[in-house]
Amino acid sequence: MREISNIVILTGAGISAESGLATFRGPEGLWEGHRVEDVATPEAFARDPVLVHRFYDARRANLKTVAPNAAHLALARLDAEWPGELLIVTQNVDDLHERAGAKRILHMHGELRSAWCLACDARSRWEEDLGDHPPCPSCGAAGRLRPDIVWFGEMPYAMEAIDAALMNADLFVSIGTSGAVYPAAGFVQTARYRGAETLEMNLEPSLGSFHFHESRTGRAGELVPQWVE
Ligand code: BJW
Repeated sequence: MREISNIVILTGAGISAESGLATFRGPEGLWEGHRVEDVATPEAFARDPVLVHRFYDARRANLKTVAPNAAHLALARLDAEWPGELLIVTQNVDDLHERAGAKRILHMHGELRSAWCLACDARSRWEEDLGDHPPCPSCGAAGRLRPDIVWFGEMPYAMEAIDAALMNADLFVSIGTSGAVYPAAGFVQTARYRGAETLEMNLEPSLGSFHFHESRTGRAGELVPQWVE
């Protein structure tokens, strides 16, 4: 087997489930009866911005009530101690990896605690509810702030850096993601094509499970610390 120096780790909603954050496609994957596909789109925001703001306000408030779990902590430990290259690419918009202490991390689907002004293009911190028509802290324009979240049909963030890391990966690890959403669902194929070993850890086999050399099923809070040790 090739020596492992460069690691890319993809995480999804399943890694935060044991912290108490709902996943998207599980039995509780609905918000007030809405599918994520109905609120996480630019069209939904154009049609009903108040509904979309309420969705993200509720999730931002909920974020304050949860804490990183054993899986986040184990990855942060690995990040601190791994001498080679390592990149955690998270699809999650929560900040639990950072609160666990991870440093080498990219949020490909944006962040709950970031706002993006459609008037001046500035990003700013979004900690508290700002109301239905929040003003931009940079330019003051009212009603032009949107959650800094990558919605369906939009280009995920940091794709160049992610592609470069995948091209050089010796090991690709996917944790807690259903494999339903692209381009993240295709990362395993890119990494494997370039010669990386591939490992999945998920509660159940994901949709792309057959692409991985190895698939471990169980709770991330148990599997990830075992793997990192
Ligand atoms: C546990 C556990 C425990 C539970 N331990 N595990 C056909 C082919 C290819 C692409 C497309 C296509 N048709 C449409 C598209 C594009 C579209 C897409 O993929 N749609 C699919 C539905 C088919 N993708 C896009 O639009 C993306 N942009 C794009 O493609 O741009 C074009 C482009 C890109 C790059 C190159 C060139 C062109 C953007 C996608 C944006 C996704 N946004 C969301 C919502 C916003 C964030 C938010 O509000 O929070 O991001 S959707 C939602 O799904 C969220 C998540 O990040 C994402 C992935 O979900 P995740 O993390 O996998 O969660 P779940 O719930 O699905 O799975 C959790 C798993 O955990 C389960 O398997 C459980 O079993 C497991 N689990 N407890 C371990 N304790």
